[in-house]
Order: sequence, then structure tokens, then C-alpha cells
Amino acid sequence: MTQREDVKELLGELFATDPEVHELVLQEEQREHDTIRLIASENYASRAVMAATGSIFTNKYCEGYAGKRYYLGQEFTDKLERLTIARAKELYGAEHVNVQPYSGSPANFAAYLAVAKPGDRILGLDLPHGGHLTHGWKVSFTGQIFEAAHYKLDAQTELLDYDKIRELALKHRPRILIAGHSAYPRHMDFEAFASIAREVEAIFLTDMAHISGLVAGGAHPSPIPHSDIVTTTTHKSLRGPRSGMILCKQDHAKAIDRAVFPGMQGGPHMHAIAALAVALKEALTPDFKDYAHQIVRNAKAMGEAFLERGYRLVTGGTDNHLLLVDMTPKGTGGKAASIAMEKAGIICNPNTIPYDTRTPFDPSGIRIGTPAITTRGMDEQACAQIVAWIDEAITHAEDDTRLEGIAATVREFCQRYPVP
Ligand code: DSN
Repeated sequence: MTQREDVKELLGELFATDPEVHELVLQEEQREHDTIRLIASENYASRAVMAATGSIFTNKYCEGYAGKRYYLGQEFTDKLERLTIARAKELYGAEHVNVQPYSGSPANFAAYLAVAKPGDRILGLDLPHGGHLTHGWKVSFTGQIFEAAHYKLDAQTELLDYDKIRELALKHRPRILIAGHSAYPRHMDFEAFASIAREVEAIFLTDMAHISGLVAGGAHPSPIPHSDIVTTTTHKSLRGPRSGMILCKQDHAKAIDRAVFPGMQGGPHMHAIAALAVALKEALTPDFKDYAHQIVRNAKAMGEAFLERGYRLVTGGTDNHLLLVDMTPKGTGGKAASIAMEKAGIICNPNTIPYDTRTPFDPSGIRIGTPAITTRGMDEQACAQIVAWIDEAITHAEDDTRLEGIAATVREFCQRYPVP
């Protein structure tokens, strides 16, 4: 692996100060280079994004918003925050954007507290059916502070059932209806959600963290026109730094801004905002549109390859960047499968499937995503090959020599696909 000069220079300083962390950085760089990374929420940020993340903006405190801060010395930070917001508005066609959330969980919490009071009802997708902890799951503060109810996927089709969601919304009359997921392989019908929310006079909030890159590239319907509020992380399919954003209708702008600061957070992380500006610029290019569409084509290609090899896919396939593969027909569970895959140099996570009969620590499925491999230029043919290796690893899960053999082939294969 050849390191770029700028990275070498930066890492040279790191080595001089802290050889231990330097070594860990190098090892992680090697790992990310030599493995096939299929965690649906991960990606490879560009070197430009990482340069901004590691920039001087890390030094600056900026409580408040551009033009109205609590510290002086904001000549460049104000420009930076305004630029980032302008790019986000252009990319998503949003009326108002707050770029200060530290990540997706604080973004969700701030958004809820902007429009609801503790004790109010929220309604979101059940966690074991692909929802998120912060959509009101009981171990999350969102489930403790709000009275949360959850809709599930249909037992037969494993799809969102909008009649059932409407029934639950009519029953619970939530203050906030939440759309969004961390493991649902199909499009969501934002118009249907919005219509239910209107009927029960709920705020309609979409958490588009997983699909924000697909939405940016036009490879997934956009929730922006239909949602009162949209939250997102910026490091998944959007390929930016680890950060968050809230996009909303003008009516909610003041409440959202107040909820983020001073409600939820102190000083914004300006280095992350700088990196987000870079990622948004990248996402506004035609290349990014191609990238977003290729993510979906790759996921579909993987889905077909899994089906050909006798695996069962939740919902039978995918419309987005991820697949939920049920290991039950192969007589194994998600944990054993993902451990065997890791030994073979292919990284994913075990995942519950709807109505899972196993435990969350050893669920029936694995979740596979294509954003990271697509960044490296892997195409549909590469995806079919990757599924062949996954199948071989799962079939020979107890044979460490065989798994090491696959890992060596994977390392060789990875040489052909540069990391940004
Ligand atoms: N942890 C993220 C994921 O993997 O989907 C969600 O926050």
C-alpha cells in the first residue's frame, strides 16, 4: 500500500509525538485496505474530508450561530458554517439546515425536544424490525423520556404496512411520527407517512441517516418535501465526517436551532463542520450521482447472488444500499456467519430479522451494505465474487485454514481497488 505524501506528513508528526497511536492508525488503515467492508453504515471518507477533519478548526469555540456567537474571533467560522448550510440546502432542497449536531443520536434527541415535551408520545419502527435505538427504544433516553410506541413490519411480506402504521397512529395519537431505519432494505413511502401524520396532527420526522447519500445522489426518493423535520448522520452513504444535520421546514427553524444549541449541545465541532462542507461539495458533483446509483446496483447484484446460492433475503431483495440475509436456511446464525466472514477478511454485522426467534446477541441474520465497497470501485461482478467468498466462508466456518485462504485471496483482490 502506498501512502499519499500529505498523509505521510501528518502521520510523521503523529509518530514523533505518539508512536502507539501512530501504529494503531497504520494498522487500521491496513485493515480497511485489506478487507471487504460490508457494514451498511460505514464508508471511506475522502482524503479531503479527512484533511478538513484534522484541520485547525478543531481549535475554535463557537457557541451560538453565525453572526450571533458567545465568543469573538469568528470571522472564518461564520463563513464556514454559512457555506456548509448553503451547500446542504442546495443538495437537498431544504428550507432550513442546522449543521451542528455531533452525530445522529444527538440530532434525533434535539429534534424531538424541539417539537415535543418529555412524556409526549412518539411512534417509530421497532428496533428488532430495523428501527434505531433513538426511535424510542426502551434502553435509550428517547424511550425513557418520551412515551414510545412502535410499528412492526408485516409478518408475511416483511414490508412496512402503512394501514397498520395508520391504525397505531390513530390509537396512540403521537406528537411525532418517525420514519427511518438502520436495517430496512426497501424504499419508504414518505408521502404515506406524511398523510398519516397529517391525519393525527403529528409532526412527521424522517431519520434518513442510512440513505442520505442515496437521497443526495437521486438514488432514493427524498423525504425532504414530505417531512416536517429530517435528521441524518453524515458519515454513512453520504461519505462525510462523523457528524449530524437537521433539515426542516422554516416553521420549525427557530425551535430546532434552540434545541441543538443551547438545548442539547455546547460548542459545535467546527472541524467536523468543515469536513461536512467538503463532503457536501463532493455530493453535489455528477460523480456522486453515479456513485449513489452504483451502490444500489451493487446491492441488487449481491442480493441476486445470495438468492442463487439458497439464502433467504428479508423482503426478498433490496431497493437501497443494504441487504438482510437470513441464515436460517443454512442452519446457522448471524453471529457464527459473521465471525467466519471476518476470518475470511469480509466484515459485516449480525442483525435481527423481523420476528426473529433468536436473541439480539446471536440473531438469525447478517446485514450487508455496499456504500464502502462501491467507493473503492467494486462493481456488480465484484459483488457476485464477494458473495461466493461469503458462501464459502459460511459453509466452511469451522475450517480455519480454508478461511485464512479466502482472506489471502481477499487481500489480493483488494489491491485492485484503491482506498481513497
Ligand atoms: N450504528 C448505526 C448503524 O450501524 O446502522 C446506526 O446508528
